[in-house]
Amino acid sequence: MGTALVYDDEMTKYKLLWVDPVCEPEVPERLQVSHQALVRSGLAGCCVPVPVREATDEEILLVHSEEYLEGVKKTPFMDLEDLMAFTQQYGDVYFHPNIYHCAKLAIGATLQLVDSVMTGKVRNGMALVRPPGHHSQTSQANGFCVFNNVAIAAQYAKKHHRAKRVLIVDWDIHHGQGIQYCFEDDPSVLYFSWHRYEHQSFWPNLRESDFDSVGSGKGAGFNINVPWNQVGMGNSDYLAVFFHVLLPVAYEFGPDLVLISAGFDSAIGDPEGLMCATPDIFAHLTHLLMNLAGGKVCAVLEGGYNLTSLAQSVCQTVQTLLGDPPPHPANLGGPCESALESVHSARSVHKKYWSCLQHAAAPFPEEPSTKTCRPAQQDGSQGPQSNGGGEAQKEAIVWPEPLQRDAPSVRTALVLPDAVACADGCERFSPAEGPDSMATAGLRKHFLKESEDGVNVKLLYNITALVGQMEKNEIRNGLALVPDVSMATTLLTSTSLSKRVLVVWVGDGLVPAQVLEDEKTLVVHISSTAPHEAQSKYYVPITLKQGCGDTVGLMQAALGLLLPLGYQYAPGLVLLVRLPGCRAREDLWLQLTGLLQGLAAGHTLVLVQENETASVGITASCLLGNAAPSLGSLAAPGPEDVESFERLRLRLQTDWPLLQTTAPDKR
Ligand code: X5A
Ligand code: ZN
Repeated sequence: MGTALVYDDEMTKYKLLWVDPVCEPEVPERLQVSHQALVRSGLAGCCVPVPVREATDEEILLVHSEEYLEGVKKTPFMDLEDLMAFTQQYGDVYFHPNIYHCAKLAIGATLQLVDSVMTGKVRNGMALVRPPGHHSQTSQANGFCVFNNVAIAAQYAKKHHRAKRVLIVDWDIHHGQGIQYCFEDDPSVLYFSWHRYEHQSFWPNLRESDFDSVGSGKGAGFNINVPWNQVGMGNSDYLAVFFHVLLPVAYEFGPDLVLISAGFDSAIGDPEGLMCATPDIFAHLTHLLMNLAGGKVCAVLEGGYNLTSLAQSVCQTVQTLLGDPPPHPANLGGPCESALESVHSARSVHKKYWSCLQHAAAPFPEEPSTKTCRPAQQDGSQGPQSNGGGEAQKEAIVWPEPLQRDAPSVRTALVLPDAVACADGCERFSPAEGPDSMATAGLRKHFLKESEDGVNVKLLYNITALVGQMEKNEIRNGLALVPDVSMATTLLTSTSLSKRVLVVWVGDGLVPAQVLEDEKTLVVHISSTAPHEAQSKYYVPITLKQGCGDTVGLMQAALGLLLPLGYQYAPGLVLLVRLPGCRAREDLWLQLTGLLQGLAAGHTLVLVQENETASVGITASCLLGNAAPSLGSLAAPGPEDVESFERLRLRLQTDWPLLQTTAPDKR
C-alpha cells in the first residue's frame, strides 16, 4: 500500500502568450518546481509513479456541457487573435494552443489517481496538474481553470467505483465556486471550502461564497463555506476550522473517498492569498484527513503562486501521505477574532443539518465586526501585517524552511511478554543493555513491592528504555502490554525526558495521583465518570454517559477537545492508555490512535493491560501507518454529553485558545 504520484511534464507546456497582469502568476514553473522539489527531496522516489492519460469526452461531459467542450476543442487550431477573442468570453483565464491537451491530461491524471486509490493499488496519492480546475463551470472557463478536475473526479468515483459519499476539501485560498455549483443540490458530495472573502471584496466577489450558502434541496447542509474576512490568517486559524467545523461534519458524513482541491495559495508568501500559514500546516491538514474513508485520500493541485512556498507545501503534503508524522507546527497561539467569527458563523448556519453542531451558538445578532486580524507577530509569525493591498504584496516575505523530517530507523517497537507473538512489521523491543543494579534498585524502591520479581523489573526497565529511544528519535512509536497500566504511566511520566507528556487515559479508573500532580503532564481522561475534582488546566476529564462504548460521543470529544488541547500543548510524547475493561469499539480505538500520531512528531506509546492481547495486532497496524477503518456515518451524540463538553470548553478556553468556537466579545 503506497502513495501514488501522478505527473507528466507535458502539463508545463502551455503559457500566457500576451500581456495580462491578472493571469501572470499562473506559470509553467509552478509545476516544474513542485515536481523538482519532490524529486530532490527523495519523496518522488518513495511514491508509486502512475502515468497520466487524456480524459475522454464522456468524462468531460460528467460536468461540462457539449457546447462548451466543442468550443474548447477548437482552441488548438486558433491563432493568437482568435485565442484572445475566445478568452474574452471568460473571467481571469487564458487559452493557448496546447491548453486543451493539458486540460485533458489534468483530468486524466486526476482520474488515474482515483482509479489507483479506489481499486486499492495504492493507499492514497497526489496528482500534480495544470491547468487547475475548481473555478471552471458547466459552460465556462474561469480563474485559470478550463475543466473542473476535482468535480469530474467526484462524479467519476460515484459512477465507476460506487462511491456513495465523496468529501471534497478545498483548501485553496479561492472559493471553488465551480465545484459548489456542480454539487449544490447533491447530498452525496460534501463540498467544504475556505477562502479569502473580505466581505465579498475579494475575487470572485460572489455573494454565494459566504457562509450562508449551504446547498439547496436535498443538498442543503452539504456545502460548507468558511469565508476569511481578513488576510493574515495563520496556522491556528486553519486548525480551528478543521477542529470545529470540517472534521466533526466530515466524520458525521462518513465519506467513501476524500478528494482534496489542494491549492497552496493559502500558504505564507502567496501573492494572491496574503495568508500566514506555514507550509508545514499542510502536513497536519493532510494527516487530519487521512483516517477518513479508510485512508482513501486523493490530493489534486489547484493554485499556489509563490514558487518557494508552493514547493515546500507540496513536499509536506506528499511526505504526510507517505506516512511520515507531521512536525509540530509553529505559531499556535490561538485563532484570531475574525477567524473565530467565521468559525462561529459556519457552525451556527449548519447546526440544523449536522448533529455534531447542534449545540453551536446562534448566529451573531449584530453586524460582524470589521476589526483587523491580530497582528501577525502575536503568535510569533512574521507574515504580512497590513491589509494586503498595494505595496505590501511586493515586500519579500520570508519564513523558515520546514525542517527535514527524519524518519527513525525503527517505526514501531513492541514490549510484550515472551508468550505473545510480535505483530507483523514491528520489532520486539529489547534494549542493548539490561537494567544495571542502580536502575533495578530505583525501580524496586519506587514502583515495585518487595515481593515482585525480576520479570517486572525487566519489563519496567524496557518501557523506560523504549521511551528513551523514542525521545532520541531512534524509534517512532510503540506499544507495551503491561501488568499494571497505572504503574507504567506513573513510571513513564516521572522518568520521561520530554518537557511535556500528554496522557490520554481511556476507560474507567483513577489516574494515579502522582501523574496528576506532575506539572509537565497534561491528562485527558475519557470515562463514564469523572472521579477527580477538576480545577487544573492540566487535568481534563471528559465524561460520556455511556462510557467509552459511545463511539459518537468519544469521536466528538476527540475532535473538538482532545485534538485542540493536544495541538496547543505541543507534547514531546503521547501516552495513550487503554484501561482494563475499556469498551471502546475497535474502529474507534484505531481512529484515536491514528489522530494522536499528528502530535509529538508521531511519538506515541500505547499502554495496554497485559491480558488484552486482542488489541495488540490492530493497534500495531495503526502505529505502522495503516489508516483506521471508516466509522461509517455517525449519529447524534447524547445531549448530556454535549452539554458537559461545552462546560469543559467554557472552563478551559482561556488557557487553551484553540478550544474556542466563537469570538470572545460575542460570547
Ligand atoms: C486555481 C486558482 C485563481 C484565480 C485568480 C484570478 N485560481 N484572479 O488559484
Ligand atoms: Zn486559488
